[in-house]
Amino acid sequence: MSNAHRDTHASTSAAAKPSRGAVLAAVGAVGLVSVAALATAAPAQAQATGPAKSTGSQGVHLFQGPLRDLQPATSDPLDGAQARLLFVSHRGSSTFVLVVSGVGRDGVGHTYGAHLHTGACVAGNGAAAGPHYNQSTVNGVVPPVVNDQTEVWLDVTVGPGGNAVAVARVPFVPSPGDRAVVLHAEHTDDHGTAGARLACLPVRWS
Ligand SMILES: [Cu+2]
Repeated sequence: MSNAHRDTHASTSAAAKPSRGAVLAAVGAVGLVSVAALATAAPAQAQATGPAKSTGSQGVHLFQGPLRDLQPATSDPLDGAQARLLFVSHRGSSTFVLVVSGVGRDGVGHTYGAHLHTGACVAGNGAAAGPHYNQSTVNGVVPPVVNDQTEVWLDVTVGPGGNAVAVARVPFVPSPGDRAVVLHAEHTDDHGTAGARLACLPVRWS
């Protein structure tokens, strides 16, 4: 587990803006299984309180649990899937690792857009998640700057085993709140659009 921790920090302390490939390579060295194990091995108090809770110390938060279905009237490969989000903040920057598991066969090979949204994760109510968390909006920039450095984009491509992992590093620390990581039907385009909201993971920190 300590290896995984080191690698996470290594990716945060590397170049100011490491390429997505470099970060994924770093995670690849740890391995998807180890990333999942890292989540599993988080401090007991984080798990004892159930999903959507965090360690609440040192800028390290872990959230995990079943995805909540935002489209209960229709079936999709994310139905019944689970997710974990590791959120580490340090000196004004944040690194996120999203692991999704248990995706149905029809989802294998597909890329789902995923983002941190400002609002809550409420089953059956995609609108409740609100817009993307956008740091330029927080800073009062009008119109907001939309990219993978002002928002937390965590698109995941599902592997043969129904698992997927994504890493994002951003030069800000999202403010506390009751928020959602929303998974969308399509990959994220240059405008930050990714189609219908299919499912979400509740995340909350203070
Ligand atoms: Cu989104």
